[in-house]
Amino acid sequence: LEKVREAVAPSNGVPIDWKPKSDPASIQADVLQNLEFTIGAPSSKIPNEVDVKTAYRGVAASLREHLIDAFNRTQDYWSKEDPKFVYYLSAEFLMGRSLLNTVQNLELTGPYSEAIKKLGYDLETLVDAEQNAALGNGGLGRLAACFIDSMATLDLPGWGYGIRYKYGMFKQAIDAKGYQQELPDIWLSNGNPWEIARPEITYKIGFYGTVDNFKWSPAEQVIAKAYDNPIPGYKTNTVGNLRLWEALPLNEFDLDAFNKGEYDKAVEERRKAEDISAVLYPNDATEYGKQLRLKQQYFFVSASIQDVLARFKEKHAGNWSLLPEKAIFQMNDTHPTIAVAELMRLLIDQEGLDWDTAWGITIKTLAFTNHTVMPEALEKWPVAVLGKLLPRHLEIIDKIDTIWKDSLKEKILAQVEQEKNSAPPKAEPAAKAPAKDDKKAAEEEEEEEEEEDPVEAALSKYGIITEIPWQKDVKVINMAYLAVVGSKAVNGVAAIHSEIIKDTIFKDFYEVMPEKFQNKTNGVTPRRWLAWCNPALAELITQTLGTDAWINETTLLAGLRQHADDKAFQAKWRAVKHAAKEKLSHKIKALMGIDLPTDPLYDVQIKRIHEYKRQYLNILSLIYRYHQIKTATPEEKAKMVPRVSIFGGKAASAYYAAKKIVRLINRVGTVVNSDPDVGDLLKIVFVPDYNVDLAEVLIPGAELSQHISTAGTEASGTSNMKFAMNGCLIIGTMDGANIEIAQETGKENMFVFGMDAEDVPVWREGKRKEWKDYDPRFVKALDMIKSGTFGEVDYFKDLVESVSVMNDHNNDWFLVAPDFTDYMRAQDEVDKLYADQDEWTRRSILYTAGSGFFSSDRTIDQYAKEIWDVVPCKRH
Ligand code: CBF
Repeated sequence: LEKVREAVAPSNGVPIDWKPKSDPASIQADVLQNLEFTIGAPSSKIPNEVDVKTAYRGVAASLREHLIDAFNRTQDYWSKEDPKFVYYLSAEFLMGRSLLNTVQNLELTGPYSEAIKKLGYDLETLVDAEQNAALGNGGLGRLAACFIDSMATLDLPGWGYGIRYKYGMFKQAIDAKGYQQELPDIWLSNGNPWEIARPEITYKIGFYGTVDNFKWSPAEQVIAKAYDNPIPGYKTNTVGNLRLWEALPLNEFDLDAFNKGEYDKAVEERRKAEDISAVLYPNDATEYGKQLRLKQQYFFVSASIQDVLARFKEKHAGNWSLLPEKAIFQMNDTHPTIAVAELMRLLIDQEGLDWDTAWGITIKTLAFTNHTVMPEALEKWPVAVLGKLLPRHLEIIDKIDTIWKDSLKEKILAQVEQEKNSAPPKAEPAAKAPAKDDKKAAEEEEEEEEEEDPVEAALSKYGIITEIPWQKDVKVINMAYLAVVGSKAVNGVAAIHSEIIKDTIFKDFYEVMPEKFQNKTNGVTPRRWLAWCNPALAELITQTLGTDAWINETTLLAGLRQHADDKAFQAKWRAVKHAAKEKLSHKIKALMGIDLPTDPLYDVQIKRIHEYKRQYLNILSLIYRYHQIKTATPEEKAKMVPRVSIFGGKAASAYYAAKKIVRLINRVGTVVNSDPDVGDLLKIVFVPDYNVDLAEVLIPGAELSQHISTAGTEASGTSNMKFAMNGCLIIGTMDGANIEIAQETGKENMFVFGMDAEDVPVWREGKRKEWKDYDPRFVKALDMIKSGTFGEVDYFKDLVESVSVMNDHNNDWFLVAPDFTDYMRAQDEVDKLYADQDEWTRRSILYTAGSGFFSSDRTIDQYAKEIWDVVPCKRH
């Protein structure tokens, strides 16, 4: 690039320093030019006759110039300075829309709004014309998106790496009977103006085949093609990068086959390759689905590592020991953990390093984040599946496993010896055993001989390759264990979660290498999740604090505390919150045609639908509330606190219990909302297709939000942080980051209920069996479902039984029944407090004031200092 610049520079040698202009008139001209020459809109229709989607594309194309300009300068600068980079490997990046975020982060909102007005549109309308980039499923993917925003804002040299899925997270529709329907998310149908295709950056990725004397000959190969997505920081000229890979065939088209009339065969290779980057989380119920997921993981991990190594080689050819000083890969959960074996393979097989040198580099260059203790998300690949798809990697993993266990042998031997010595001596048999026939005696002897070696038995719990207890002889690779062994650091995502993983899933590993384990409490970007999505509240905060510096330094929000008791300030705060409720109610009207009153308490639970998140608990309490309304006298009704309960979230397509919960919520909503006895006292709404842009309206408009997972199950949660930032009170368990939010905002300001994480296992193991204290209100709610108040009695039967009949099959694992009474107590407190609007508002202010800690800037700063060793590199 430098050379090109020199070549085209004026003769005095000054490099060309073209920059897109930022005044409204130039922007307007630029948008018009882009509409015609980039998008191809006929000049006769510009500006007033272009449709909204075209107008959006013209504006985005113009903004893209600003982005690319700053992006190229940043990347050039970084390339010249050669700092250490972090590479965030993630199967998910839940980016949402980009227009508003880009225009705001680049601080161009004013001139763009003005220019857009002249086109006959307003910025908000164009923002709404953008498709959501839903390349993620939930918290983990959205966290990755917040993290790359923070990296850029903090000027940290860092890139995200993932997959450019053609179809993102499925779109959810709710049919007339309340069922969830899944539809493909065709998010690229209107193009993607934010990405830069890089046909010149490609890598080959192999699959299957054989290994002969450590040499892998893949039987199948695909091409990974790069797409860069510039990520603008805020109040800085740094623009980072999210590089996503698309899978393409090595041979595009079989003309021979086509000419023979074998049309399917002609495109078979292309279709097979394209499958890899087609869908986020293909259903893995089938063998093909399982292989496809592993293929996806290996595909993006291999392309990303090859890419990083290629750049490294250009600068530091041969000096591999320098790699850990120039690069660190953060593995976002188990999806990218094949990176351990891939980095080893590339260093050994491709670069010719010996095992020990390669391993020394690998464990300094990788780090691992665990995001859950849910067994279904802790991937274990059957050896047979991984060995077939990646035979060389299986060899490498096997060797890592053997060396790892060998390294523990001495320690374990000493432990076993110590246990032996401290154990009481075995008592001699009291009397001589009666004589046995020879055959039996021989058999018994043999059995004794076969008794497992205690050292081997103790070592087996550290095995990366293990047998699954319920399916002897089926060997699996525990990817989380592989990551723990192959990483320099392992972290959980909230204080309690980081402790839980040390006590449970990684207990044995923690005991032998405690120094690896850390905590990094999650955070969310205050730009998207407060400043840009709630501009009126942001403006009030800025006025009150006298500065907008809080947008990057969120600890300044604490300054709001001193205003929390000020009645005039409370009134302003309330007015802003009320306007956000109105906006939310309009949105729901537009989406669902439902009229929502704006005086009631707005209560929101939005997250993936899962039994552990307990949407079920919420809806059961609402069923009881419905019963109360139905049986109340007019005087009692007059005292009730009206409520609008809003749910949103997707159930995984094969998760039947979750789908039943979705349907139950919808059925209850239909009955309650159409019951004239209820009126405005209760409305229950399930907003279909919950996603990032809906969250941006739901969170500002919420007054109460529910984070009610069974204690010990939600690793952190991040929507709780977004709600807190927006002054929304929380009802929640002492789980995940709720605990830290309670510390920061005052536990007395949160509606805390339910068992603690220590009580839950005790209940599960013991008390559950004799527990009978069903709350009569709980029984009533279940009876209403059973008796058909919401229809579909048979369909809901097992859902009812799952929390009301204790047997081996139904055991209310997530403690819906035993936590119900305390939940209802907390809900009563909510109602009481809502009647006191001054106190409610005071607390609302305190939530925002206490939310500064939950900025992803803080989280990323900790990762950078405590794990990555990456320092800011800002061009001036
Ligand atoms: O750490 C980010 C989030 O990740 C999850 O969504 C996940 O997918 N494992 C967890 O469930 C959340 O608790 C966590 O906040």
